[in-house]
Amino acid sequence: MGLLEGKKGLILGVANDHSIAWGIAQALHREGADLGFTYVGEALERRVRPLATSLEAKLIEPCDVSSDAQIETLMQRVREVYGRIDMLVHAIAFANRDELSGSFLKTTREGFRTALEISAYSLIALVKAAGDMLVPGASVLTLTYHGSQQVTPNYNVMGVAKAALEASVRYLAVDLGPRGVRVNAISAGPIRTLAASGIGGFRSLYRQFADIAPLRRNVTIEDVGNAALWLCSDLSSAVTSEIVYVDAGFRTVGVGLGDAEG
Ligand code: 0WD
Repeated sequence: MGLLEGKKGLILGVANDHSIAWGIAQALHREGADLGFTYVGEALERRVRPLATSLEAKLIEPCDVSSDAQIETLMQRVREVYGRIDMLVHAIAFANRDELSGSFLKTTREGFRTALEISAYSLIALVKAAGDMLVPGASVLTLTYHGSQQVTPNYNVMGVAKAALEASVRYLAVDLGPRGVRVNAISAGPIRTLAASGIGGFRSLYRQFADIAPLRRNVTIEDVGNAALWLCSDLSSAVTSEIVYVDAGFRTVGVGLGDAEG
């Protein structure tokens, strides 16, 4: 019997089959989870619907997280179809492309608001709207990046948004803990996705990563999916408010190891 047999999950952030959320969905489905999916706009619906259908999804609904009304409608549908949520996976981020390259000083008031609203506040809004559907034992999971802790060239306002997201994980974990609901994040190494392609210099960051990371390789959506499986299952039943790194050890290295090998 699968680790997640009988459990209901909601996954936000599948854009295509390269998405981290898709790697997570496949891992959770493999262990028997019953998963619902969301998409933003018709273009993405065309990509998400066949993927979700291939995992026998009973719920495939639109949800732009900048809209409280859409979040509310989504949760009403989840109530009708599933009645409960054992796993809520938030794999959503957005910032204006021109603010993801060059100087951080270019950040505008509007760009800052957008990045923090879509990438960080949305987690709070979703948890709030899910309400008592998040049953005791449920797990909330979001995705972050180490640019929240240390400066990564071009990551800019998204680094600030991820810092806010990680702090939100801790505050939500304290609010939801007494109800037996856990809240964690995975901090993933760079992965080639649609969102990543919007970050200036991503290709060279991606290439250098494998030279520096202790495991001497990049991270895949399967790696993240398997870690997510642990965080969504009862195997991690006493783990909450954590930022779990799935980064082949990259964070631990101060200088490129190659620098010391000569
Ligand atoms: O290297 C990477 N790819 C890493 C990504 C390293 C570490 C963390 N992450 C994070 C991202 O910041 C994000 O939080 O993982 C999460 C998932 O991102 P992804 O898998 O890299 O990217 P992608 O496949 O593009 O999915 C992100 C999706 C959007 O796709 P696009 O590319 O269309 O923006 O987030 C969704 C959308 O599906 N999204 C929204 N969903 C609801 N409402 C919204 C919105 N307003 N905006 C974006």
